[in-house]
Amino acid sequence: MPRVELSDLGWTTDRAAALPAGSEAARVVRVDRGRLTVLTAGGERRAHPAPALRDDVVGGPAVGDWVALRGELAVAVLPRRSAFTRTAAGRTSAAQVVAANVDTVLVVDALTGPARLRRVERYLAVAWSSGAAPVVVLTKADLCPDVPAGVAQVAEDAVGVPVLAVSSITGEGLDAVRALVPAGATAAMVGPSGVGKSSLANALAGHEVAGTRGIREDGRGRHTTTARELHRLPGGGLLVDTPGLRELGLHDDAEGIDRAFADVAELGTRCRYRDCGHRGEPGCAVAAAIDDGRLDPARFTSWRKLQAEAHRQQLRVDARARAEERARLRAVHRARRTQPNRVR
Ligand SMILES: Nc1nc2c(ncn2[C@@H]2O[C@H](COP(=O)(O)OP(=O)(O)O)[C@@H](O)[C@H]2O)c(=O)[nH]1
Ligand SMILES: [Mg+2]
Ligand SMILES: [Zn+2]
Repeated sequence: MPRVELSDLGWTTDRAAALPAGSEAARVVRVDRGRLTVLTAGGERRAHPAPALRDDVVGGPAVGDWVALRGELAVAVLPRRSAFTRTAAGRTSAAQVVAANVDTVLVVDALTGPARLRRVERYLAVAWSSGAAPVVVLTKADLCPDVPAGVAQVAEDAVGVPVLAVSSITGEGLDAVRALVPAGATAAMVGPSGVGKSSLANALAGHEVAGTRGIREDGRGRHTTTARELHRLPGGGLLVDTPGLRELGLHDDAEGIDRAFADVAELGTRCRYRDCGHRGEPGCAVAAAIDDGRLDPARFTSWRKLQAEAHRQQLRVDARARAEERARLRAVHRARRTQPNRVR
């Protein structure tokens, strides 16, 4: 690979301060059973995390991370600007990072079939809580008889978020997506399987970077999207194709939800009681908006479900943190009990 400018990989000079002396900056494009593929100014290289980083699920290198390299060793992960985390699985209270330093999240859905508004809302909340700015990209425009209507329907729910229509077959709308991922910017695609994420990645890249369904249904002989990878686009932007977002959890804070449901959050500030639960309290502005048709009750239900999920997540994180603390204390006590014998 020819030499590249670090800025084309998303490097900003303010990150340099976090780089340990004698190390070189590199961006993680792929993580394979703990082994890293990284991009440096000199091109693509293999590397591996230093032992201290290896077992750290939160702090360990993830796709999109900037790491400090000493030879083949990644000795540090530089502070993240944003992070997608996996919270559902895992043995510790800590969420696992699946993609880091993402500027823009392309929330992908198809214009075919009924609009999956509830799903888009959820993705938007996850995107906002990751620290990146979302955009909705509606694919398969070539198959949709009324694209403006399809866009308008989603736009109504995607408050304050651009909604674009594209076709990976005809190329319609691709330039608008490219404009969202200029040189040095990093975008990640999220969305259900089958909506055309990999096709979009390939169309943007101008050649096949991601395996799609439909070419070979059995998936043999080609890489289906099971591993996350950072792809370089011709315009200099970077794109992460994430497999199914089901695994991506809401963060345990409600901030992402508040942004995705800015309309509901705004109504909530007008309720008579500051701690109004919008469950029939007098003077509830949310109930009033539902009554006179300004707020879709299905959207309100969706908001409530996500709120409950974030709350459960918070409780889970707290419970796991307590369990970990208990286990740590038990280990300390055990060590103390056995120590005198060993000393003697
Ligand atoms: N007509 C049409 N089909 C598309 C488009 N994008 C994807 N597809 C088809 O939709 C199916 C799923 O696409 P794929 O990219 O694998 O979806 P992914 O699971 O989200 O990565 C494949 O059969 C694609 O050929 C599009 O813009 N137009
Ligand atoms: Mg795919
Ligand atoms: Zn209320």
